[in-house]
Amino acid sequence: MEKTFLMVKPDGVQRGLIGEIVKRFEQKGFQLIGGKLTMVTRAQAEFHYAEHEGKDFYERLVNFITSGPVFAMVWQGDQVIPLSRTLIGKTNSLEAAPGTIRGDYAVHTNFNLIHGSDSPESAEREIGNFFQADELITYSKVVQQWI
Ligand code: RTP
Ligand code: MG
Repeated sequence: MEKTFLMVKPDGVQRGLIGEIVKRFEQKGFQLIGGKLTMVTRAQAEFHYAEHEGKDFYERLVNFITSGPVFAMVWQGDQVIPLSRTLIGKTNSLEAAPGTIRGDYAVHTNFNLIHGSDSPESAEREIGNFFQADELITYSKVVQQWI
């Protein structure tokens, strides 16, 4: 079953949007298999955003993601990686459609509330950056057969 790494960023935690964001993934039918409120270390942030190293927004991005607690999560389900990106919405706030998390709640591209993995390879390295294997819980859901 496909897994993805989702993270409510410091702005989402500060604005009290953890519950709203978690609700959307639960209601879609995905399964939460790991989650924690945590501070992102500089090393974790640099590993997480390695693909952006050298870009003009990199320093600002690392400073932002380490600036306050985040809510890190692992979710599981069919096509959870691309479907999560659809629920999250476009990176650029001017393009994020209403109905998506960013479209409904984010004003600025720099403060866009939530991260979602963009590929299976990214998901694996991002999950490993934040979770030990024994922090992920496998359990069966009674309603799984209808989703
Ligand atoms: P994320 O990784 O945070 O889930 O966001 P994303 O995939 O939608 O966007 P990505 O291209 O990976 O960029 C990571 C974060 O960097 C900031 N960003 N700023 N041109 C810019 O000023 C710019 N481009 C990207 C955004 O905050 C984005 O979420
Ligand atoms: Mg990204």
